[in-house]
Amino acid sequence: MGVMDQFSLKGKIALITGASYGIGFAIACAYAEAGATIVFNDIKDELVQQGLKEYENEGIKAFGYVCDVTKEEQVKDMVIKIEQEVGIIDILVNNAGIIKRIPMCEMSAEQFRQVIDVDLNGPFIVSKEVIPGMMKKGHGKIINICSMMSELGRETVSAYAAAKGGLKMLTKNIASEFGGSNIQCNGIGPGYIATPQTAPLREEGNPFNSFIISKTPAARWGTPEDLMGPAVFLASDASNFVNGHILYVDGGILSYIGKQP
Ligand code: NAP
Ligand code: GCO
Repeated sequence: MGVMDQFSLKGKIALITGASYGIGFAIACAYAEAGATIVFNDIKDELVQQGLKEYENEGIKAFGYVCDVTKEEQVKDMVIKIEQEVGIIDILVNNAGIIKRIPMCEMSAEQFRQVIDVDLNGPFIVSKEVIPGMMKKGHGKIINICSMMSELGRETVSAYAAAKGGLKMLTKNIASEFGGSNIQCNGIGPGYIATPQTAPLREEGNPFNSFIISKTPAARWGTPEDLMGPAVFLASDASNFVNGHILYVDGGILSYIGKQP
C-alpha cells in the first residue's frame, strides 16, 4: 500500500456524534471525501433533518439518527439500527459536547452533572456499544474530541475541564484495554475554534477575542476545517500504531506563555 493510500477511508463506516454542524460536521465531510460512509446523530429530529440537508448540499448521502448520547437505551437502539441499516461501525468520533460557563461557586451540582454527562459519560456509553462490533470486525478507530481544557483550567469552566480531563484519561484507558483487539483510541484536542459553541466568546467587544489571539502563536482562531486532516489521519491506517495519544490542534497555544508585553 502506498503511503498516501494509508489515508484512505474507502469502505469504512464512520459514526460522528453530534455532527449536524460545527466540528463534527467538518470531520464528517473530511471522512466522506476520504471515502467513508457517514452516520451521525443529534438530539432533535429537526437538527438531524437539517444536518441531512447540509450533507446533501455537500454531495454526501449521510445517515442520521435521533439519539441523546447520555441515554443508554437510545444509544443501544441507535447502534443496533446502524448495524442493521448501514453496517458495523469502523470509526467512532465522540464529538457531541456541551459547555456551561458559570463561576464554580455559582454552578449547581445538577449543572455540573449535566456537563459531565454529555462530555464524559456520553463517550463512555457510545464507545461501550460500538466496541463489540469493532472487535467482531477485528479493527476499529475511536477518536475522542478533547480540549485545551484537557490540560488547562480557566475561570467558569470547571465542569467542562473536569469532563475533558476525564475524556483524555478515558481515551488512554480504551487504548490500553482494546489495543490488543486492533482498536486504536486517540483524542483530538482542538484549540479555540470558531463554531456556535464559542460564538459568545467572539462577540463584538468581548475582550476574550483578543486574549485568545494573544495566547495563540498562530494569532488566529481555529476553524473546523483545521481539524479535518488530523481527524482523517487518526481514523485511517496511517495511524495504526498511534494509540492513546491526544493530538492537540491548537495553533501552538499549549506551547506558548503568551505574547510578551
Ligand atoms: P457545538 O457547535 O456546540 O456542537 C455540539 C454538537 O453536539 C451539536 O450538534 C449538539 O446538538 C450536539 N450535542 C450536544 N449534546 C448532545 C447530546 N446529549 N447527544 C447528542 N448530541 C449532542 O460544538 P463544537 O464547537 O462543534 O464542538 C464539538 C466538540 O468539540 C465538543 O465536544 C466540544 O467540547 C469540542 N471542542 C470545541 C472547541 C471549540 O473551540 N469550538 C474546542 C475544543 C473542543 P444540539 O444542537 O442539539 O445541542
Ligand atoms: C472556553 C472555550 C473552550 C473551547 C475549547 C478549547 O470557554 O474556554 O469554550 O473551552 O471550547 O474547549 O479547547
